[in-house]
Amino acid sequence: GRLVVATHNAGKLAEMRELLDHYGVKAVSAGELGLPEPEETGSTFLENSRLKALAAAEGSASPALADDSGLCVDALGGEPGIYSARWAGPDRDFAIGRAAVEEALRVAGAQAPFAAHFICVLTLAFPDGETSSFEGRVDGELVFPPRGSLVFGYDPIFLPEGLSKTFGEMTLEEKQAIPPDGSPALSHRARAFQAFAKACFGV
Ligand code: ITT
Repeated sequence: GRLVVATHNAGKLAEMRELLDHYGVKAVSAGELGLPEPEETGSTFLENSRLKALAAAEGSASPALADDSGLCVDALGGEPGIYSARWAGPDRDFAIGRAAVEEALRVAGAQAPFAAHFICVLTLAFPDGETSSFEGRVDGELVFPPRGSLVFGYDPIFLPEGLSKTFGEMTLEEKQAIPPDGSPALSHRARAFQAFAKACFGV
């Protein structure tokens, strides 16, 4: 059978395809199937992830995998968090999102280092309504001005703990790598995929 990837975000889709490829799974996206984008009415990453996965599983009559993710900044009380996409404005212009984070830090009077983390909650849903969810997290700090060519979203301002390159300075392969020895991957998304693969494929 096929797996539907319940996202309309091109950057996320590229990363999810790369990760699913690693486990030999071929995917078709909700956008490609013409499925509507459900409104994200939840108040947590888990709620929004479940809502998107269930909508795609019901709409396609196939298993569906959704990703709800975001950037949480300590000095901003965890914002933008589940609103990370919305901070980029209606056109999802992430230069606007990154500038909004920098401005909010200035208004809050925050001083560097700006501790932050990314969260990714994956949900696998079936047309009968069954779901399983998996979380991944990566800690780091924010850097201004942004560094690197854009992979997507907040990548150019996020420096993962212990490394000297921002996510924006890494290739998609570097950011999403799954270590062959089973040690934790780098990105929040790759870490959530490790938990998903362990539960669903036993690897
Ligand atoms: P779908 O709901 O269609 O999947 P979306 O962009 O609306 O797409 P989210 O609601 O989960 O998805 O928002 C996640 C936002 O968090 C995303 O738009 C980015 O701005 C940010 N984000 C998540 N993971 C990221 C990553 O690995 N690198 C950079 N930014 C990321």
